[in-house]
Amino acid sequence: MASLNAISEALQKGKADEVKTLVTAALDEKVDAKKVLEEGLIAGMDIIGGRFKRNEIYIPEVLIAARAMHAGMSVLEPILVESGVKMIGKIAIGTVKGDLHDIGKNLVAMMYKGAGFSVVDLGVDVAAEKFVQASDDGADIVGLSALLTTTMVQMKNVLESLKEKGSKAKAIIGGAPVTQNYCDEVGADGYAADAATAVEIGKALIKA
Ligand code: B1M
Repeated sequence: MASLNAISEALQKGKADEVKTLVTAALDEKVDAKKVLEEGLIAGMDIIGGRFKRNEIYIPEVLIAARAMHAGMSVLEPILVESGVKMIGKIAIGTVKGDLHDIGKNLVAMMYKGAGFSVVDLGVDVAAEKFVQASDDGADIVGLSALLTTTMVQMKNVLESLKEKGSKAKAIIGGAPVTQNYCDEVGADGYAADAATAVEIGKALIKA
């Protein structure tokens, strides 16, 4: 029998083909798709997130694990959708207007996917209206990334627009120049210095 632990282990090692094979085998053995997601894929990605946060592994290992997560999800997703399994929340994430850096934003998006969120990637150079639209479209969280001190100020505009339109989405900000002080100053709901923390904060915010 394909073990859920084996799926988690293969994911952590970034073995995409093996993850796909093990997920398929588990489903063939009638293991519940939600259990495969939570106790196999998400469990593995949680471990990767923790190790990344403790600087035990680095960006390439995270990206390789995320690729393995995608491979597993490609088998699971249609079944989860069919059986109506709810994702734990929805985040719309983008890099703010004027800023084209997307490596960190993509990493945060992957971590959220790994944690069982539905992720809408708004891309780079995203105008405030697009974040507002994403909130109107049902995002529980809007995630704003900025890598330039010159574009970081756009975060304030986005937060003001969200507030003006009465958005109920929680706003999380991050990126190299962003700090907790800046977060407090502009009134975002949360700040994270790295992708794993961004997910922890997102989970806590939607529970609150
Ligand atoms: Co640019 N760049 N860049 N660049 N670039 C920086 C950011 C810079 C610090 C380099 C430097 O001068 N030392 C500097 C900014 C200086 C400043 O403003 N303080 C800079 C500059 C000046 C520029 C240009 C203006 C250069 C020019 O054209 N003269 C230009 C601007 C273009 C634009 O955006 N309009 C530019 C362009 C580029 C490239 C296109 C060449 C390329 C981007 C490619 C891409 O992203 N597809 C690039 C790169 C690669 C960098 C560096 C080298 C690396 C950034 C990166 O990807 N880091 C960067 C120097 C550096 O950081 N060492 C630099 C890895 C990534 C995983 O980290 O994005 O910080 P990071 O994400 C982390 C956390 O910050 C956090 O989690 C991630 C993972 O743990 N995080 C979040 C990120 N977003 C989050 C959101 C959250 C929560 C956490 O919640 C939603």
